Amino acid sequence: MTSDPHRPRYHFLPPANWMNDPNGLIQWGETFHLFYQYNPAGAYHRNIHWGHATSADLLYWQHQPVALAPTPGGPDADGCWSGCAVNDYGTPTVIYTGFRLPEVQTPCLAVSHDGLLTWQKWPEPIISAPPPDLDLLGFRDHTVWREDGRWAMLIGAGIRGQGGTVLLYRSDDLRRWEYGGPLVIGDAGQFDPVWTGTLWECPDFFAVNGDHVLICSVWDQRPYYTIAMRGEYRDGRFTPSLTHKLDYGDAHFYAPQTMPIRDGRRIMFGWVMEGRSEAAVLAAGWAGVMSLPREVRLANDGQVVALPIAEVRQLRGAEQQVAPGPIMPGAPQWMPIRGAHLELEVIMLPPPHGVASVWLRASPDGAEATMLRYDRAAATLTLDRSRSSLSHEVWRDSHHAPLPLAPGEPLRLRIFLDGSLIEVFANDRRSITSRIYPSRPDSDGVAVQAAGNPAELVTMRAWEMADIWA
Ligand code: DQQ
Repeated sequence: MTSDPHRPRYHFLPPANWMNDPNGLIQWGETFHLFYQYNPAGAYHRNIHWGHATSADLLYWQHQPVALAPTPGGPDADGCWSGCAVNDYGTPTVIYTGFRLPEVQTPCLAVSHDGLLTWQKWPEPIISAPPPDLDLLGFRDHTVWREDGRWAMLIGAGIRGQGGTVLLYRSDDLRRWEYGGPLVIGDAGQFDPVWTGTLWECPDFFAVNGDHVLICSVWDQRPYYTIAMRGEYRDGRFTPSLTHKLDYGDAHFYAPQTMPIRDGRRIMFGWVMEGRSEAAVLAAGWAGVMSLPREVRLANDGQVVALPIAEVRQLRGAEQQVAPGPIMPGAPQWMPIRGAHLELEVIMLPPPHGVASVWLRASPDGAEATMLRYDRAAATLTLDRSRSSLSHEVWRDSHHAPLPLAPGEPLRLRIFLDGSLIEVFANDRRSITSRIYPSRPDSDGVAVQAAGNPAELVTMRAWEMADIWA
């Protein structure tokens, strides 16, 4: 496995096989627990179990035995789908979606009495059926919190002909639940300009700076992206005033989940799905990566943003620096930096009229390169994957993040490269997470380029990042 150049080194993933959503994130004592959707039989989505890993610092992980497996004949006979973990007065408790073919989804519960290693399932589903008066598409994925001395829960769904929704339930004991109606229902007009699909998966709901934030993954025949809605929560109803993509890498940052930790931060992991053909994934023998641990914040423009936690700096090895200077329009200017597992910090002044680009994972002849491009007139940051790989098995579409810069404000980028994974954070208010699969061993160069007018490179620093599994 370690010789696979596409395999990340400083992001979490299981030793092999299929992984998708993060589940059951919880800090228990001194330990962080990350569960995840996992198929132990291969790199494809079927027969989903809950994999499990633990960490003392959210950076380095220990693999643990599988936590949940489907029970033949049970409500989860064909899969233990996504859910969350809570501390039920000292008892670790998970609430997850039991899945049965062809399409039955039932809320289930399990508890652990040995420090979150093995789990005993509650014999019955905790909700026997979805609300009968709604024509629902999906009834799955759970987030649970305490509110007014009771438990509250959201379940993701869609209402046919209307749009995505999350259904609110309340309980005193986590086992008997009362239905409290939809928290909010998506509708294209209200949520304009973000298309919110037909079904919302993996809801998460919490307060930030006095406002409430609802995070959902938008599904419509296939996963689209994750949205964040910011607004007011009152009397069991949520009224969003701002809706936007949480990460502009679209489907590559999907089904994120958060956990509040004791120092007051809210930590998020998202599933970074593959961007290559099923045949290529099966041949690799592994699929899916977790994002870096991120901290959820409100950005200075009001959007919800999740930025790498400060501890990620501990993964930095030796530093390389580049002298600042002008970037004249024309051919790319190569930087004395190489690597496939790097963090890069780039600060540049893009031309007022024109475009500035950073070339990443570039081959010396430029045949392979991923271009991160800022266009000030369009106020857009683009991650251009059209030449990321010479392979025909990979996705090539570009990602676009709206990013207006104030007059004189430089473009400040933090870029994480890790094998086939790229995470870009811009000006502490946008992120683009994606996958690239350069095919050539010499596609590890970095260059800058200006078009139209000169740009200025203010800072470029790079660090080789630690191998968390070494
Ligand atoms: N993945 C799970 C579902 C969820 C979807 C199944 C989101 O519970 O809706 O693996 O990626």
